[in-house]
Amino acid sequence: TGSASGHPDNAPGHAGSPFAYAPAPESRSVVDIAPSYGLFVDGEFTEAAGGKVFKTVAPATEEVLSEVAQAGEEDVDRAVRAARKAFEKWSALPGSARAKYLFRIARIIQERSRELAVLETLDNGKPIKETRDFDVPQAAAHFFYHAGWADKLAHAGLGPDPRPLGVAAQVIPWNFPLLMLAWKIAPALATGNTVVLKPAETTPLSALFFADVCRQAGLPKGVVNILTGDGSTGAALVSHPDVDKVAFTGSTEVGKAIARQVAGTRKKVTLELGGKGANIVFDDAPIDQAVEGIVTGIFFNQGQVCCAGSRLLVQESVADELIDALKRRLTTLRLGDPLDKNTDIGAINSAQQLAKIRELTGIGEAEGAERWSPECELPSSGYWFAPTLFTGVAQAHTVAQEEIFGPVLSVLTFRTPDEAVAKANNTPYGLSAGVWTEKGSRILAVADRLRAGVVWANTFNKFDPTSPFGGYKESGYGREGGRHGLEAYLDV
Ligand code: TAP
Repeated sequence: TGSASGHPDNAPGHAGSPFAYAPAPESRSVVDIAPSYGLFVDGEFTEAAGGKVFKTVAPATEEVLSEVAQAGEEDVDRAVRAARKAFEKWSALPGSARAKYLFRIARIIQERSRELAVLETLDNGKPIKETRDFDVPQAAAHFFYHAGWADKLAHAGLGPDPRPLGVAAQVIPWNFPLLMLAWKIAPALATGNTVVLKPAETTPLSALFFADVCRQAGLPKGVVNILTGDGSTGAALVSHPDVDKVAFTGSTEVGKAIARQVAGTRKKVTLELGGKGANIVFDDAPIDQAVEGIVTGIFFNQGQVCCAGSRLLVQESVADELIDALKRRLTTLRLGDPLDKNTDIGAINSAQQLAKIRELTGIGEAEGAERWSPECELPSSGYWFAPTLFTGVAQAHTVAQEEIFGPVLSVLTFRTPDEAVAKANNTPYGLSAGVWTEKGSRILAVADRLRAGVVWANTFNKFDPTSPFGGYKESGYGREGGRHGLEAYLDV
């Protein structure tokens, strides 16, 4: 795959990127990928009981990276039993002892960050500058942060004697494979629970790498178990009768199915589902800064982000100016080889996701919105989608209502703050929003009325382990991160 998009502005070394041009991309030789991987159960890698395997491919090239075991019901049962057995001793350890393991894991993630960044970029398709500067450091930060809590749980404001729940079944998506794992495993371990985690079918490799990190850290056997597989593995895991806690991140559809499945059982559930975030730009906002925030909001990770700013709500009086500036900026984005440090837009994670983006953008055009993309040459193999803008979007349009989960921005306009708030809230989701204005009072007034779990002001897609994250409405319930995130793993 070439690194340039074919646009003249995308010549190597163009000012759009803060990084120096390097013709040779990060080499695959940085990380060893075995031709096949087993499941990680009770501290050992083992074959699946049924002997089934599936392939994981690099979305940028369609190259097969490895063959991975497909866990079935018998494997789920074995992993849950291992986690149950480990729970007795793990939950009885003093918090300070658990903290040491978490610190150790955080340090190993830092030490092996190059391997992890390359592995994640290969398996997911996202640009190396994102895995290197965001996914991997954030994953380490989550383990450091939760290590700090492990011996202070009685002071978390959740009651004097919070108790772990037991065995946590955790099912995660493919958009941030390592980071979602960290969001799930770090708080579970800090609070004294044990874990069986299922990564997404298309991105199993960083979770298997993490299994090796656990061994390196000397984590007791059975405290973390990794079951690779597809949706049927996830379904078997969350419905296992000896699971105490279910933590799920993914589509609203599967989230609803899980909520139905566990209704009336002892299982405590947190769901982090889809979104259709509004980025609201008022006429007094600094336009250049807003353009950068809009680009980050929707093109970070190819827009495959639950809290993406996928709807731009711009005040009518500055709409033309902002859209022109945005289009100019989009022509400078580089799409191509995710291992190239200069790449801004990597590959879409799977053929299936690409088909979904194509279908929804096709509907957008058919419904009458105006479609625009910068001139952009797509690599001939792999799964690619050019950055896309829809203008003239009405609230009823599918591209204003449905989560596309791709590099596609729908632009709507508004006249008054009331109208902005009403439009921002007019989706079934409630995960994220952004407000761009010079007026502090307006930020506070608008943020207060937005039904969104996170509201960024004059920035977008900023994350920190100290800050709780989660949704309203069909974006799910429960919080991850911060003090509030501990509660999801404790009886208080
Ligand atoms: P999901 O199907 O929800 O996948 C999320 C995880 O759940 C994966 O590990 C998946 O396994 C597993 N899973 C699937 N069916 C399950 C079931 N019945 N019971 C338990 N676990 C199950 O999402 P997807 O298919 O990857 O993506 C579909 C859409 O979901 C996307 O287009 C996007 O709109 C949305 N999405 C949202 C998020 C976030 S962060 N909110 C993340 C990803 C996707 P396999 O994938 O291995 O089959």
